[in-house]
Amino acid sequence: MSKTTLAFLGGDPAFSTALHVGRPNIGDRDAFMRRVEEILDRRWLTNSGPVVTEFEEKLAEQLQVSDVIAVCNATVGLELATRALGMSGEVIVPSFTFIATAHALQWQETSPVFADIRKHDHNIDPLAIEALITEKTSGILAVHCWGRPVDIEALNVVAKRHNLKLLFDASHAFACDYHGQPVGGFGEAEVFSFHATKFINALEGGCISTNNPELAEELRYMRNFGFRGYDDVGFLGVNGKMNEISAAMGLTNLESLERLIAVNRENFDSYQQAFADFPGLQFLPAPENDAFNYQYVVAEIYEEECPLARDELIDVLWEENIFIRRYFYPGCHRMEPYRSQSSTNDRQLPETDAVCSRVLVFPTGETVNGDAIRQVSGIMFQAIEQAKEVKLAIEKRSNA
Ligand code: T4K
Repeated sequence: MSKTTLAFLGGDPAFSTALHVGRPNIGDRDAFMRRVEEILDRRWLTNSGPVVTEFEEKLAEQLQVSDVIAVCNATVGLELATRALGMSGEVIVPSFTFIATAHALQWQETSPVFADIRKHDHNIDPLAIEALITEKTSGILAVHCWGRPVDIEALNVVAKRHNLKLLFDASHAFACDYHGQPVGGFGEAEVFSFHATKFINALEGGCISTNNPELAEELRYMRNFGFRGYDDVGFLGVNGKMNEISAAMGLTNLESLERLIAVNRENFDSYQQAFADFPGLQFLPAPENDAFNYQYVVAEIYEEECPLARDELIDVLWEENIFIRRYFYPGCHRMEPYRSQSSTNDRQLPETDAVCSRVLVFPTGETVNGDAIRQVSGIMFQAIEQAKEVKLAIEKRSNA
């Protein structure tokens, strides 16, 4: 196994010093350890324990919703929510998302129908949706990509006009607002991820937020095998429960929310400064007037203006143990099982394809600071200078 692969998998001593997209924020370790001790003393480890209940209450406060259902991860959260909402047949989703969004549907034999995205924010294009609606369409599953909310108003109009369920994959959008309102209370429900790599992590975890108490009650039963009480299974369910240690990590990170936003914001600004003159590189701007978590630092490389291709820049940085990523390449519609499906393989998604070929995601969070960011930019500037010299030398030789 190569040094790079080992470091990427965390099996190399250099891993702890490498820069990674997705390195977890850990918050106040002492507070976390205290919670873990209490959990062990109590010997109540899972099945709606007190720490999960407290986490749910704090989440509901933060998201300003009536109900939050903590789950073991966002993928299961999406499966539960789509099932509880009766989404079936076809559901319209963006292809530019983590594969879990599409898989959560397909796993239940509901077909994801891929819509194109908007160039400026990488979110599903409301104008692309109506052309994809058929008599089989039961809903829209939109993703607040990189934490930037989708055009919720426009989606509400389309959903209402066609009597479709509207669900949001808010995995990236914890602590982000839409027109002054926290993401979490829109549509029928929203699903967040608390995976290790997310802004607020619970090791693994997620939650469903809603303002519909009846839906919430059904979801609580569904996440616990359908049990409504001892010996009383009301309907089909799964094991989607969050455990107490995960909730302890989630609560601890939630207490550091403001500090984590400040760290991310500072890193975001340092990236803009360090790359201000980098040819062909454009950062996706932060929303202007709304709260934002700055968790993803996303740039696009326009190859016609840059001496190196996007993937060449990635290779250069990986060689230096700097693991930038090209999420969500090549798009769900170009991955199995969707690529081979006749309904998908002739779908034209030009903006999705273009964005997939340009995106670069840079490391941020607690483990990154201004010095590290300047180191990243220094390596990239040096790489393009070398590429320019090589190009010049080739041109000179062919002109001689
Ligand atoms: N919907 C959307 C829009 C999503 O983005 C996601 C997840 C979901 C739904 C599903 O949510 P969950 O069911 O996971 O709750 C990572 C995450 O695994 C995934 O949760 C996340 N999206 C996606 C965007 O990123 P990979 O395939 O990139 O994971 P991996 O193992 O390559 O790790 C990413 C980076 O993080 C690496 O550079 C290493 C670093 N890392 C990772 C872990 C787990 C660490 O430094 N420490 C760690 O503990 O998917």
